[in-house]
Amino acid sequence: MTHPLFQKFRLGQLELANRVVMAPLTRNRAAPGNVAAPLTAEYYAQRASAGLIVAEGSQVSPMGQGYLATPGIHSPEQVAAWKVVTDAVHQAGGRIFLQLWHVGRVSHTSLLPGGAAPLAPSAVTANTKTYLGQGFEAVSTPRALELSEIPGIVDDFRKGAANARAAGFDGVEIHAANGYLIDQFMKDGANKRDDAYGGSIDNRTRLLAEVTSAVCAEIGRDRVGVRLSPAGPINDCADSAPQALFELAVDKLEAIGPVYIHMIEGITGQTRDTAPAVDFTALRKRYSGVYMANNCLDGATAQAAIDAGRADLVSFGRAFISNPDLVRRLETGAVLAPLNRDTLYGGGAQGYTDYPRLG
Ligand code: 8OZ
Repeated sequence: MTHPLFQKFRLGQLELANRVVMAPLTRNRAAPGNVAAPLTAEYYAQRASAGLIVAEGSQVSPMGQGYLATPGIHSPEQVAAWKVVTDAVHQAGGRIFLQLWHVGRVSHTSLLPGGAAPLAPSAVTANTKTYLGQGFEAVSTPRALELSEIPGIVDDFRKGAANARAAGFDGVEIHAANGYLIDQFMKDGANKRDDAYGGSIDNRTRLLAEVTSAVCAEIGRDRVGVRLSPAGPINDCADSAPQALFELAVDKLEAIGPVYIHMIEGITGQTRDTAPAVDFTALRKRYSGVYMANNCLDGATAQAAIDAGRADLVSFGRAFISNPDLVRRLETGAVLAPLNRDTLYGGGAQGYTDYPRLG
């Protein structure tokens, strides 16, 4: 019997071929104008046997960019370039969402219009680095968003969702994880505001709720996912009491009703253990929609999560870079090809479209 991980799954109106999802992965290979490169269509089409691809984080505005050569979803040229990608994936029988991204304070003046300071809930510099082409460098000191500017941020996400649909994406995933803008608003290590968006956990989850509501209203909640990383502290973004914060965040999402939540269980890319502990089972129980589990999983642990009802979908990041046919390899128990870290960020075909399939 084929394990349910490799069987069809209904996500809103979409039928996925299996429950194995390609997680969003920053690769810094966008062409000038921050448009998806021609190779990007080939890269994702090679991975179209995933039940769903969540394409890499793409800035919803010029101020939302934090790394060199990441693609955007705010200009007509970007929409046209992404259309080539979504056509290639659909042609190959795949499904593809786009991750909508605003980096907030995780950016550098050299990347922003007119050398502007990055935007953040509060003027607190993150102790983290960004990719500027010659390796990683410290991020710049941000300025706090004015209260009057916040509706514009919500609208940037709304427009990004509309643009993503115009570009042929089957849906979008709101990036509310990994220490970027929405996560910065949620966690008290980064949010020192004393207005309606700071202080209480209700206030700190307000931007998450407003963005999710706006995006769901724009393209339909069946086509919207939200990614969360309760445990932090990636990009220097941590909370002093994450369990209560994320129970409220999940409750608000439950009320709004995006089709899935994508949970980074543990510390992104590092470990599934966390301190302070976050009870992911408790978070999962509060959500009646589709729950996508992520972080340091393999074929065996993914199947166990499905069997135990701890996940409906399972996403893989790094394994999908070096194994374009990851679904088949997991299903047959084949050995996984190792990742070459030197070719993760920037460059061309090497380490991007040249990882072979089996046989
Ligand atoms: C690694 C390098 C650059 C960006 C994330 C978008 O952590 C990222 C990212 C990861 O979500």
